[in-house]
Amino acid sequence: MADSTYKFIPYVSSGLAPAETETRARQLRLEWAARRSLRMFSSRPVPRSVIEDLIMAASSAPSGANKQPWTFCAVSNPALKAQIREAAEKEEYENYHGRMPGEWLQDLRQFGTDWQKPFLEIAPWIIVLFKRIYEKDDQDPSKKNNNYYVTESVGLAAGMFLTAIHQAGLVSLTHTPSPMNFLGSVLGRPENERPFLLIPVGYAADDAVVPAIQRKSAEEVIAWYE
Ligand code: IYR
Repeated sequence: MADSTYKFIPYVSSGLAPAETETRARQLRLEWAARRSLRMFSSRPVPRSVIEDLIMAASSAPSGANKQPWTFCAVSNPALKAQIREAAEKEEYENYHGRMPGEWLQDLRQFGTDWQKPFLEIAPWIIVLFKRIYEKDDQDPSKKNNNYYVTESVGLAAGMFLTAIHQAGLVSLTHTPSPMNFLGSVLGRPENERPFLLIPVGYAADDAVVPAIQRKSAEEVIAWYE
């Protein structure tokens, strides 16, 4: 039984007619199928207000016990972007020259990636998404209050962020420079935060290309139990 100490409010339904839901679902399937990860960005600026709107759209994601255990660091400062690029490329150089096994390098060949990450400076924004593994207690700073299902929660927010970026006509890359501990120190993040994803956001370069790869079919990804 719900505890009467806590308030519940009516849910406001979309009120969409079933036919409209069918149309919208088909439309989303087509629109989202056009989303691609981009590595070739334009330096064309994107207003800060757009980034704030997209982050707040993503921050409506569900999370364990509604803890919203994420911080989106929105970086447009050129000196910081250069620092992040330099640190990421240092790690990636090692990855591509010995740390990644041959099979992994082979799997990546179709994407044309290498250790160089110029997009980290070219894209107008890089969003560094941190997961917050606990919260410091307001009354007792030595006490750590747990967050729950942190990875799942931040993953959901990240997915919604990528979708919002696409819906708004921009492009992104889901980037995981590895290891990425350097992001916490470059951005001066607190002890309770761990880097989760680095997401450059902007417009595609005019001559941008993407790998000719296929998505799985409905038959491959859905198991129906009707
Ligand atoms: N982190 C490296 C390697 C890399 C790994 C995977 I799995 C990718 O899907 C793409 C790249 C890099 O960013 O190049």
